[in-house]
Amino acid sequence: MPRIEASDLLLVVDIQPDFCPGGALPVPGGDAVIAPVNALMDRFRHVAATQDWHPAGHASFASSHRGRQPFDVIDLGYGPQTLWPDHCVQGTPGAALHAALRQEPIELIVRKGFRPDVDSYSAFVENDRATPTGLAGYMRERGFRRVLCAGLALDYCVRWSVEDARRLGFEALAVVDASRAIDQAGSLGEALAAMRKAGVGDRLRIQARRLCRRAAAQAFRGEGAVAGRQAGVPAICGRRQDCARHSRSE
Ligand code: VGL
Ligand code: ZN
Repeated sequence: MPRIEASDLLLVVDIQPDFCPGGALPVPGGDAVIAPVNALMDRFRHVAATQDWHPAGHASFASSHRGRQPFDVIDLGYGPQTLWPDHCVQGTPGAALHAALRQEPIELIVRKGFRPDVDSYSAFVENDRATPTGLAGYMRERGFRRVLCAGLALDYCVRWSVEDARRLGFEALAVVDASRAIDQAGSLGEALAAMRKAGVGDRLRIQARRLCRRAAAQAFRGEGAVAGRQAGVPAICGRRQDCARHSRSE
């Protein structure tokens, strides 16, 4: 398992009610990522998050295109774009960061997909593959060398983010144990292969049970514990090991 460094950024991707069971574009088991991500936050000095944030009538919504259904693929001028059910509409409850997600460690929230005509899966570059979100500049200015991405969905926003991170010169890791996939039309298998090819490498797993015991205890006391237990996420036990925050305070 890779050692967590002070120059690492944990990027929490799109943990929003619309991507959880009962939401507009539910990722199977999506809420199961909340407890492990809450626990992971304690292992990092620095945490950022993304928030999918579309205006009503967004070009990625099937409802914006006559005769189209969710999961159809059309050409939006910048290339193929999968169409989705209306989701994460700015200001709606489904677009909020999930209430069970710990908010206080998050230093930056990157909103994406707010241009009416362009979708953005990646936290770094929009789907036109040209418009930057600003996250690469933020990481460079703050001296972050590696980004570890966890959240939703593994085969779209997590995948595109880690691939772009590598392309832009950062180390990148997808925390697959703290992510879940939409997995339609083989997208999960394709994503895992593409991430490996992009040099995200074979270090894809951070095992939840290796998490620092005190961090885990804190996370499991919060609301995240409820989501975690409901989803059958095992209680995190494990050794107390190189947890950045706890080793500093002890
Ligand atoms: C996402 C589809 C549409 C994601 C966002 O967060 O992976 N997927 N918008
Ligand atoms: Zn979206």
